[in-house]
Amino acid sequence: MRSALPSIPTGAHDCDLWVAEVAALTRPDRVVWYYDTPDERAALLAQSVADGKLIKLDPNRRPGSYLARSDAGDVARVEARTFICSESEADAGPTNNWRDPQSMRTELAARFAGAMRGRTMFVVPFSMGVADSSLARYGLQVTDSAYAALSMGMMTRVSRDVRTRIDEGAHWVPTVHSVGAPLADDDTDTTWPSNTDKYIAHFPETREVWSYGSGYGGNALLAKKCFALRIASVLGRDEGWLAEHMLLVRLTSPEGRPFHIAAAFPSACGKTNLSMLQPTLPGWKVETLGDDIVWMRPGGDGRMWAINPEAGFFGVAPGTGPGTNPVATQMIERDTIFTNVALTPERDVWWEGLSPAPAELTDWQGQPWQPGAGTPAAHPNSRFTVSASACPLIADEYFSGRAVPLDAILFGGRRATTTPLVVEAYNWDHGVFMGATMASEQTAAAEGTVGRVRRDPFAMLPFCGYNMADYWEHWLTISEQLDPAQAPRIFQVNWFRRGESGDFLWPGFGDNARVLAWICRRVAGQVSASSSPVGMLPTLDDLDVEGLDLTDEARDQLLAVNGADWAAETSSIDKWFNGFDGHVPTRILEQLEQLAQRLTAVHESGAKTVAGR
Ligand code: SAT
Ligand code: MN
Repeated sequence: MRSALPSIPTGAHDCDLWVAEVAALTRPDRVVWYYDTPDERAALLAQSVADGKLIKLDPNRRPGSYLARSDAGDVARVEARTFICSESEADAGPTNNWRDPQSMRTELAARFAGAMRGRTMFVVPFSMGVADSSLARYGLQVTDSAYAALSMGMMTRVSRDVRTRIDEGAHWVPTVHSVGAPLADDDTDTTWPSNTDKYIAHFPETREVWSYGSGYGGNALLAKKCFALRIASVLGRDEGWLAEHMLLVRLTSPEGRPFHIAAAFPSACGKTNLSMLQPTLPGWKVETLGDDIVWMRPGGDGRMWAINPEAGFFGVAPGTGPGTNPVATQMIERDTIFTNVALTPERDVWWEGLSPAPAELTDWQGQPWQPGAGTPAAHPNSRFTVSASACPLIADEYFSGRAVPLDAILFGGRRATTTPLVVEAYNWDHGVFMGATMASEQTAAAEGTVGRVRRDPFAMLPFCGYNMADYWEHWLTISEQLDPAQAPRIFQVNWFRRGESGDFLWPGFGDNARVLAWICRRVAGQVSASSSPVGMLPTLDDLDVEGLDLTDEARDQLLAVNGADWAAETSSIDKWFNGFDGHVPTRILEQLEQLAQRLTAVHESGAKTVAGR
């Protein structure tokens, strides 16, 4: 039996040999290549139901759909157990957990040795992006979880063709996943095997991912955050492109002009809703390109070109309903795997925000539940997994793989105070500064205190595979390949500002189209904006709020730049930058200085707040 992690030479290497080495280390009962053909999928779903891992929902109510219930200790990404194992600690930077690659390999080898005993090892060849597109990348995920293999079949493009391409020498990223729960001969399996000991380990130099102990979401679907963000961000740094935690959407104006917008928001801040929004403004049309990850690269024409490398949606269920996201609600009516939502007596699913609570339910842990129970019936990070082809608004590019030219990039967070509804950056550097200093209240998508405000630069805090400050430098450098007149314009948005009563000031959801419309009009040069210390604000007449129940006071508060809040903000940013050991680019430090100067100038003029008038 092997006792070391198979080492991966960079460049082309034989995948069969590597698979055999992983099997020699992890000792599964059998090794099965999984291509996600309709027959293979049907068989694996049926097997998972027979094994008690999936509950089949009523085919008349939710055709082709299943419910998985995770272990109560395995419900979200585990940031404290996510490691960047670069040769040099400085390359991981202060926002990542760094481990020396050699000692991590030794530690992991002990965990993975025999970890798949009694289980099937699935080998899943996948492509990120349509396999023929110039931005596509290939990978293999080895996993001992049927749920992970089935989910990968929806979230990525899994096929035998990818294996052929790999066999013919295409570059691929190896990823290994074990739930860390080997079975002895007389053991009966649990519904959701996992291990309290967890590792989500990335090796940027050798472009590998090794994940142990969790079966949930980004911990287990290694193509998603592990490959498409952490490893891909390193590939992008080395090859001149960007891997981003962004949604991608096309808005077409009433005049028929298309605008492509990418938007970064932290996990569980409404990216899925925004990517499928139903504009409340007449004449505007939305098409969905992606809800979580964007790969983008400057083209020879000075524009930034983007794809969504994923093939499906792993969306937060609670809060998704006919009122908030009618498109997603329709999309998940069939052929969906739900995780940790509640089950109705009719074998359909339910979660908070879908509809009024039924009189009785089985909660996400399999316990009887009634309205007023005091605990949510669905876990706050419960999810749906569905192919993007099921989305009624999916754009043609999902099938063709063509990249789209970006017109605007948005940075958003969830902030009760400080950040206005929408602000345009003065220039690229200012926009990068906005991205670098984003902050957001923490959500249930990761372990930690929900509601605590933390800086989440570019919404990439948990997902950047190298030093965050070097990543900002990369953003600055990339702009040299863009034509300033054609580069995407950068905006900061905040749908979550609250008034003095504590209520949200902005209705959000479909009405966010009003803000997007203003952004498109700015890109088209059709509206002006007024300068403020923090950037360019809409003039009140240009932001279409017709038909909204919005007082003038609320509108002022939405766009207000409060001097005291921003004084606190700049000093907090300054402190935070100091934690990066001199890696923060000078051009970003200059942006902080300029912001402080603009704030002082306004303060000296005697204004406490400025609004975009
Ligand atoms: O679990 S995932 O990382 O895939 C979901 C998220 O946090 O965005
Ligand atoms: Mn995400």
